[in-house]
Amino acid sequence: MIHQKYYELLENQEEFITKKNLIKDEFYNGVYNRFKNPVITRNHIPVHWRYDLCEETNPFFIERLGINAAFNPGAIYLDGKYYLVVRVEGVDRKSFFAIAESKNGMDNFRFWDYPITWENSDEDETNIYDMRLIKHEDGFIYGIYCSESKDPDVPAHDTSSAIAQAGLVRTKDLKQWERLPHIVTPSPQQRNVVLHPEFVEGKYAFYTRPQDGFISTGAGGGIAFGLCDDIMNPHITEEILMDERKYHTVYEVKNGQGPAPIKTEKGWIHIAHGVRNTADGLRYVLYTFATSLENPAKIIAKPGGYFIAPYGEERVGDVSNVVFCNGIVVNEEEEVFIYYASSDTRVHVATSTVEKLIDYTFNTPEDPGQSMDCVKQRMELIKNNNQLLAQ
Ligand code: M1P
Repeated sequence: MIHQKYYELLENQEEFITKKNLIKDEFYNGVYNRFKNPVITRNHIPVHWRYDLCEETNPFFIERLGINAAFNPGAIYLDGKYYLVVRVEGVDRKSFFAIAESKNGMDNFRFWDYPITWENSDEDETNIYDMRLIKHEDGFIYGIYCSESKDPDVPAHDTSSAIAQAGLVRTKDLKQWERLPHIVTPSPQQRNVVLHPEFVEGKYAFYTRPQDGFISTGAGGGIAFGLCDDIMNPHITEEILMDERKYHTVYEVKNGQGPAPIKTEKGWIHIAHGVRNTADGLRYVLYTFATSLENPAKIIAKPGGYFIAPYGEERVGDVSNVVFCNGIVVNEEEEVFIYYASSDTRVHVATSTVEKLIDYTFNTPEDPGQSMDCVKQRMELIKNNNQLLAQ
């Protein structure tokens, strides 16, 4: 017999999932809209993924396999639907991937019947997360994720040190996944590795983030670019630094490419995350930059400061003061859906258009680097506006 409580939870969940998501009116910046509700939370996870529904074996209807959070999704738009490959984190701290789909990209996201899995060819892999989904011109959809394992070269008392590598899978339908070897780079650790959607010089091209440690990038100076001949044996022999971290910016401590860049008539538009330190710990924000269509490793425009920062209730969660984005969708109307997670806890959407992102990325002034130059920049804006207002 199915426990009665199941039907009650199901009904509540149905009401929660089908709630229309509305634009947050109190927020305005001209570039994107924010929405009142997150698009995915742990409460979207199907009830039968968490509870044993059987009254005999679960008389108190106790949650057997709880979910802690649902965040950092990869995203793709296929046949008019919006798909998120969500990082679902159990209460045991281990993450796995599960697909949720929606017809409008803003609400009514529903998980598929089962989480996704593939052949486990790395027995040391302990945790998997943050998949980037890339529709490549070779015809496959690639997924690159962080594959984390325990560092084998530390003393026994160190039970925390870990190694991050770039795991690689591919699919044609999001259902059957083929596991490929991990991506090898000159760097001891890797996270935030992203495949460029087109061949460059006839090769597979990647954005990487060289790092010496698991948390600290050490000498790894920022977002890098590298090529590889054979996707079945993905070795990147050289990583060229293209977007450096820099003193007193929003990406002073570290940064990382978000999803694959968007191709526009003016250049590739990238969304990345930048990290700075504060007395209250690390703060993660998103920023944009554009690279040349001829050379996607060459930055041609870079607005100063952040594009999206934690706002209101987004500030608080398991890892507070964080926004992170590894999934965007551009639909046939050139509307852009930016899926970002807040504080490693839940997923939101911000909507914009390709036209607005181009305007923002190419026409927002760069960071001039020092307060006196920044104030000069602002004086210019005020002076011009005052002249206009006086007419
Ligand atoms: O906790 C914030 C983010 O930290 C890591 O990102 P990065 O490698 O740039 O520091 C990742 O673990 C990410 O999942 C997490 O959201």
